[in-house]
Parts: sequence; structure tokens; C-alpha cells
Amino acid sequence: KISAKANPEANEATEIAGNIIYHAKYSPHFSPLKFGPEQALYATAESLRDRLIQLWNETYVHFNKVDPKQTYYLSMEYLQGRALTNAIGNLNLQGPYADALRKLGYELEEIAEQEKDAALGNGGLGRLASCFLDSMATLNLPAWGYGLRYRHGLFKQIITKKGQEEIPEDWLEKFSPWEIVRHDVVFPVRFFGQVQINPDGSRKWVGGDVVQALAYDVPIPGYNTKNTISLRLWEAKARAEDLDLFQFNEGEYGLAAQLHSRAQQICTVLYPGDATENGKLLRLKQQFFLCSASLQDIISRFHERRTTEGSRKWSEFPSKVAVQMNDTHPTLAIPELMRLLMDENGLGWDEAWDVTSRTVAYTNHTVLPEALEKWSQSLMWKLLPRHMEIIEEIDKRFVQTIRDTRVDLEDKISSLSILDNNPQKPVVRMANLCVVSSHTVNGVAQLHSDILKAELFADYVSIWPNKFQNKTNGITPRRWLRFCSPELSDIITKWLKTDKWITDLDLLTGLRQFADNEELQSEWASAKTANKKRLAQYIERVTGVSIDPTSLFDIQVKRIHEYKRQLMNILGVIYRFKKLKEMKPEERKKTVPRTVMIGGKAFATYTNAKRIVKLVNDVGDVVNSDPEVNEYLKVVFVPNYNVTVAEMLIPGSELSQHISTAGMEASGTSNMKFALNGCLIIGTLDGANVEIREEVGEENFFLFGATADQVPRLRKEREDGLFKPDPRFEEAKQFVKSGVFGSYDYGPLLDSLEGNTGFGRGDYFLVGYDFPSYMDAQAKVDEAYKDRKGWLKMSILSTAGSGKFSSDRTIAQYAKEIWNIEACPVP
Ligand code: 26R
Repeated sequence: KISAKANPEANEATEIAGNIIYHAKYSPHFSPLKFGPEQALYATAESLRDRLIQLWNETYVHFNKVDPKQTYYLSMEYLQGRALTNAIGNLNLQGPYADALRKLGYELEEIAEQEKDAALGNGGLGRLASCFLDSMATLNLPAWGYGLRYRHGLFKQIITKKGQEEIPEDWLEKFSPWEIVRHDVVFPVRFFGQVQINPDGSRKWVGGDVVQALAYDVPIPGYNTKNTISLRLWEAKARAEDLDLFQFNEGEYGLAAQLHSRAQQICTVLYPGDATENGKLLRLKQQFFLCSASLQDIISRFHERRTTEGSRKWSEFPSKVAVQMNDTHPTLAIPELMRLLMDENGLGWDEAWDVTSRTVAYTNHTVLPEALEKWSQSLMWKLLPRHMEIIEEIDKRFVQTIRDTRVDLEDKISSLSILDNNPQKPVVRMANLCVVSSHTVNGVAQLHSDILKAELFADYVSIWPNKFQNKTNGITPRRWLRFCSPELSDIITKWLKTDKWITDLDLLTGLRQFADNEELQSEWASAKTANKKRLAQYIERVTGVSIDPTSLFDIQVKRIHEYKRQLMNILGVIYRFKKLKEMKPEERKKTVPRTVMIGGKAFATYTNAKRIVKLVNDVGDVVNSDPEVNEYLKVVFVPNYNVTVAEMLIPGSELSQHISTAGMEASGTSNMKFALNGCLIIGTLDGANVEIREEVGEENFFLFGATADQVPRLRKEREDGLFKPDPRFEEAKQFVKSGVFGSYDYGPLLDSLEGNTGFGRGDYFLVGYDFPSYMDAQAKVDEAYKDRKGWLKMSILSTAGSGKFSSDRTIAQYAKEIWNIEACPVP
């Protein structure tokens, strides 16, 4: 036995245990004498928070002293997930924390399980923002995230007889131990009102409602570094004087507190429904609230960090500040920065425009027309009258420059301009405002960036050929391998003889030379099996379905959307089920047993997406209770897919599906997580799949389907009635129609797959066209899985080829090629 004195880890564990007890006693949030798992979670988190605050402060002081150029990432979404294991892991305190909790009678895993996900986002774009924060901190970059502190994050999904139902999520029900409220960081944000013209011709926005933005900091620790950056989330509050005491005392409580309740609405939910005028107004308020508060804060820090006496030159601003807009949602940062510079700080138009356009950059995350934001001009005039003046002026000057310099673009002006003045519905095209005002515009995978340049933004490319870039997305290898699959991580470290891959993911290529090694293969297989067993237990716990850990685990998890084609997946499963039913028992025994898992949330008002969820569940009920088949096929809908569920599913998967219609998925990022975890991909040439296939090798990727450049022609052929469906496709649809999966009316869903029948969208997503090649690729999967060694080799090569997809690489490229910032490590 080693005594505590001789062993620094044991010493540290004792100290941590003491600290946890201290918090349970003296930062009490519960009645005394209670120390259940929940109390233990809060006390443990608070003990870590002490360290994080210390590191955060050191980082802040260091940045202030060095005064480097700093990036501010503006995003309406962050999908942070749980923070405890991540913080412990990034600070390299697993051992001491596990020991400390054991002293107090708990396992670390059990305590970590208590934490709710912070789900302040929808999907890919929000999770990307969270991975980026982890990489910014790890790379010691002077960078911060800004977002909103939604009271309720993304809804909780439950599955009932009716299909998906949404329950409000409540991550702040008790409180979040990770946030630090900054009572001194408060900025006023105005809405409505009017523009006042001063005697000197300058303008000022006055009147309307003023709401206070209060800052909450979530410390973001880097891996293996002191640097700890901030995710600053804004909360909306009314001022005390906004309560009308007179009315209150008259008994008019609602009227008296009107401003309070309007302020409170802003941060109540993520993406409030926008079908109504009120809903649209609230969403626009949210966007402006984020932009205005963040820019006021950025400007105040710009002044605070001045090294010499007197005020700073505004022309220095772009060499001290980079603002990155995560999609068009924070576009109002552009007119707001212009307004702050001109109306509040007295700059002229040209100077303000120079500063603004050298500061902001824009990332596009989708080419889907319904996701390209267009705001009604009348709504914008009402809520943001000064900003509309500025937007009109930006547009006017831009159009004038084109007229003066590019006669060849005369007939393109109506599509290039920011304002769409169509008298039926005049709108502001936010993507156009972003492209015109930003110094750099980027897509999120090579194919996506190429499509942006060739289609959506083609005419802008002819004006500014150097404005457009690609930054292929990435994922943090800490959360998505090191922490979610410690078994596989340890094997990798053992074979590479170093754990440096955790921050230098390209080192994974070192595994290639061992891909055939039997010893590595057997270790690899046992780590996979352990992860599959853990996943099987989870599935049984949440769905009651027992699944066989020796079957092929086939997973598709992502938001439910027609372009992502979960419908193609389930139709393939339906066909497989039908064939299994038709087989003789001896024949069935020769097939590869599969467990198909599908999970994801459907937007609450997206009817077809909800029908898909219902269909998957109905198919699961029938297949899983079929005694002839359920040994060979199980179908599970995984409820409430979120970051934490992903951390369980991904390490346990062997095949994952990334099967969007080519050209429609900008990048995808879960494809990267699966590949990194040694899971093989069946997929189309879409988004980052293209680059993943290049990196892992085409023989390790199950490819099928039309390519992006074929899609327009195929849609046209389909419209012209030239499409001949594969019999397997017809058979699968017919089987659903026959009613085997229950009495729910799948008519409208199946109609969406038909050509020009007057129903649906004429199979816009080309499920019918791609179905046969999809089924052929699935047959190849079965064949490949029968060869255990061959499959393990492919799995190892998949991990070995995933180095490119580290968000450290992505962020290093943004830092160098867009932001022009450098590392600023805390000594
Ligand atoms: C405002 C509203 C219309 C809206 C539209 C779209 C709100 C949110 C979105 C989310 C979109 C932009 C999104 O999440 N896109 C995803 O971004 C990921 C990160 O770049 C990509 O990997 C993924 O392919 C893309 O769909």
C-alpha cells in the first residue's frame, strides 16, 4: 500500500473529496444531511467550478495583458451536452475525481449520469459551435462564444401511440452549476421606437422598449492547457423602474408588469414557432438581442484593453476583433455594428463600413431554400427602424457600385441585391446582406463550398473571387473518442505508444500499419463488444427491447428530415423483413442478424417527419414481436436523441447511415464521429462523406446513389414520367399499404414518393431512384460482415483515416485563413 503522502494522486483525491464535502455543506442547495447522487453531482460540479473560475480568471487577465486579436463566435445555438466528464477529462483529473467520489461512496459514472444536457440548439450547427469552443480553448486561441441563455432548451421527445410528442425541457429546473452570472456585465438593448434626426444631420435611435442583457459565463476548459475561455450567454431582464407600481397597486398586475413579461419572453425558448406574426417578431427580437448585447460587450472590451493612454483608434478595431456569424441568424450584427460606430461613436459611413466589413465573416450551413432566412421588411421597419435605414443604404451603395463597374451584371441586380422589393412580399435577404458585408464567406465541406460558388453565390463570386473559402467541419476528439470510448482510446494509445493523438489527430494514421495485426484486431473487437453490450443495456432500459450484441449494429441518428432519407432506411428494413418472412428457417440461419436503430427529433410542425417517426416505431413493434424473424432483425426507435445519447450510441455502432440526397447535406458531422469510432459508413457522395471516403479509402466505405450533379436531371426525368421504379421499391411500399404495420394512414407519406401524381412533391428527394443501389450496397455490407477479420481491418482503417476531421484542424484553418489570430497560451 502506498501512503497518501507518497502518492500525489491519492493526496489530490483526498483534497477533492474534502472540497466536495465542503460544497455540500457550505454551498447548500438542498436540505442538510442529504447526500444522494444528485447532491453529490452539484457538490462535485462546484468543486470543479472553483478550478475553472481560477483558470478562467488567469486566462482573462492574460488576454487583457497581451491584447491579442480576438475572435467572437456568434451563434443562436450551442449543443453543449453534459459538462462534468468533459471538464474532468480536459483537466486530466479522472483518477483523482473517481477516487474522491469512491471515498464518498459513489462511482464517477453514476454521478455523471445525474447531469442534464444543456441543449441550447437543434442539431448539427449547434453541436459544431460546441466542438469549436473546445478546440479554441485547446489551441489556446483568444476566442469567445456568444449565445442566448434559453430557459428551455430543445424539447424532450417521448414516443407514444400517436408517435412523437414534445415535452418542454428544463435544464435550469434546479440550476446549472456551470454558469457564473456577471452582475456587472449588463447592456441595454432597444426594440421598436423611432429614428431621431439631430440638427447636425446625425441620427439616433430613440424610444421603444429597452431590455437589459445580463451576462452568464460558462467556462470552457481546453484539453491539457490552462487556457479556459468563455461561452457568454445573455439573459433578458427588465429594469426595476419598468414595473408600474401605480398600476400594480390598482390591481392591474398584468398591465403593470408588461415590460417584464415581454423581456422574459425573449429567452424563454429556443426557436419559438414562427407561423404567427408574433412568433416571427419574437425570433427577430432574439436574434437582435444576441447581436446587440454581444457587440456592445466587444466594443467595451476593445476600449478596456487599450495599452496607451487616451482612446483607441477605430481603424485598429479589425486588427483586434474578428466576428464570425454562425449562419445568417446573427446577421443583424452587421447593421448593429454600423449603428454603434456611427450613431454612438460618431464615425462617418465610409469609416464605419470599412471597420465593419473588415471585422465580420459569415459561414453558410445549408442550401435548402426553406432555411435561407428572409425577413419581412415591414416587420424589420417596425422592430429595428434604424437598422433598416442602414440596410437600405448598404444595398443602395452596393447596387450603385455594380451599376458603375459591372454592366454585364445589370440583369442580375434584382437577385444580387439585399432587399427583395417584390410588392407582394418585400423581404430582406439575410444571406445576401452577409455576403455583401463580410470579408470572407465559407461553406462547411468541400462539395458544399463548391456548390455555394457554382450556384447560390455564383454571381457574387464573379464580383469578389477571393471572398469565398471552404472550411470542412470537424469534431472534438476529446468528447467524441477519448471520453465516450475510453476502452478504444486506451488501445489506440497503446499501439501508437503515445496519447498525443488526442490533440494531434493525424497521428491516427499510425494505426494503418497494424490494421491486419491479429492482436490489435482482437483488442479492437473486445472494445467494440464492450461498447455494444453497454449500448444494448441502454436500449433495453429505455425501450424495453432486448437486442443481441452479436448482431450487426446499424444506426442512423440525426434530425428527422426528408432530405436525410430516414424513409429510405426504413423502407429497406421493411423489404428485408418481408424477405426474411418468405424464407425457410434454414435459409434465415444463413443471413447476418441485424439490429437497426433510428433516432432523431422531428420539428414539432413538420408533419411528414413525424409520420416517419411513427412508421419506424410501428415497424419496430411488428418486427420485434415476430417470433420467426426477430432473431435475425430488430428495429429500434431510440427516443430523445441528444448529445448524451450520441455518446452511448456512436461507440457501439458498426455501420452508420449517411444517406442524404446528394447536394443537400452541407456537411454532416456525426458521419465523422462514427468513422472516428471505427464504424463503417453506408452513404451517398454528399457533404463531408466525400472527404471521409477519400481519407478512409474507398474500399472501406459503402457507396451508393446519384451524384449531386445528376440530381437536377433525375428530378426532371421523374417529372416527365421517365422513371422506372425498381420492383423492390414497389414491393416495400406495397407491403406498408397492405396494413401489416397497423392502421395508421401512411398514404400521404407514401404519396410523397410518387412521381407526378398530384400528391406530394414528386419524390423530390429521389428515394425511388437511389433505392436499388442502396439495397445493393446493403447486400455488400452483409457480405463484408461475414468476414470478421476483413471487417475489423476496415474498422481500424476507418479510425486511422479520421484524423482530418478533428475540429482542431478546422479551427486552426479559421484562425489562420479567416480570423488572422494567433495562440495566446497562459503561462
Ligand atoms: C432559422 C431557421 C430557418 C433555421 C434554419 C436552419 C435554423 C437552423 C437551421 C440549422 C441548419 C443551418 C443546420 O443545422 N445545418 C447543419 O449544419 C451542420 C454544421 O455545419 C452541417 O454539418 C449540416 O450538414 C447542416 O445541415
